[in-house]
Amino acid sequence: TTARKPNAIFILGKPGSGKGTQSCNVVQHFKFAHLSAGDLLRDEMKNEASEHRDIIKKNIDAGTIVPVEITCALLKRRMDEICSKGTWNFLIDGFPRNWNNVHGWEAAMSESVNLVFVLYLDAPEDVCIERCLLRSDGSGRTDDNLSCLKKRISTFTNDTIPIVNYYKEKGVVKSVDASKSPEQVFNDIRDLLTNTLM
Ligand code: UP5
Ligand code: MG
Repeated sequence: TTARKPNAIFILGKPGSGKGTQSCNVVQHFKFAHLSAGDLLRDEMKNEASEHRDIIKKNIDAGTIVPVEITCALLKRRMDEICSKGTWNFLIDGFPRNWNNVHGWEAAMSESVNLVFVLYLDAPEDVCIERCLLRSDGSGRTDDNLSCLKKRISTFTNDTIPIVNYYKEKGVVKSVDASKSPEQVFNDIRDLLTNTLM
């Protein structure tokens, strides 16, 4: 039997652009599963049995990007679990973030997963930093402090913008203005998804 291909939407944007917030909105309205690469890495970091804990922690605290072998394996494991329960549409939040991620994904996954489009959440840096600092109180995230945020933003500018441009050149990026209210941003995303999927 030929395996059915899952569909994936990558969701990219600066730290605090609303990737997690909007992914949660999407899964409430569409038959999608949300895979946050960052959440998967944070869970793995807390797993005492994992051999990858140290390298994940080192990268998250430095605002740099974990080697793709680790991230891709975590994504694939979750995708397989979710597919086996009958959901074939995925929002992949916060991945791929650099060339290592793109090359690793293309080598391991792109043949077996259909990339629908890349959703880019566009918001200015000051807005994004402000949101993360507001969140930092209850987030339990070790990287929600100003010095880490500056590193995360600079990694985004240096490493992730070229990836967004790569997908733009392929004509698969759909951007939304993510500086608006969460409700307004979701309205735009809902229209995009409705027009693309229906
Ligand atoms: N908020 C959201 N939308 C709002 C709006 N429209 N108006 C006002 N407020 C809004 O939102 C952040 C905060 O803003 C929340 O309080 C929210 O209520 C509010 P959120 O939806 O969480 O934004 P998000 O874009 O998800 O921000 P996040 O901080 O999660 O982004 P990052 O990209 O920094 O974090 P991520 O978890 O993806 O990655 C963390 C680290 O993991 C990376 O730095 C890296 O070290 C590592 N990583 C990898 O190495 N590889 C990967 O593939 C992925 C991650
Ligand atoms: Mg997030």
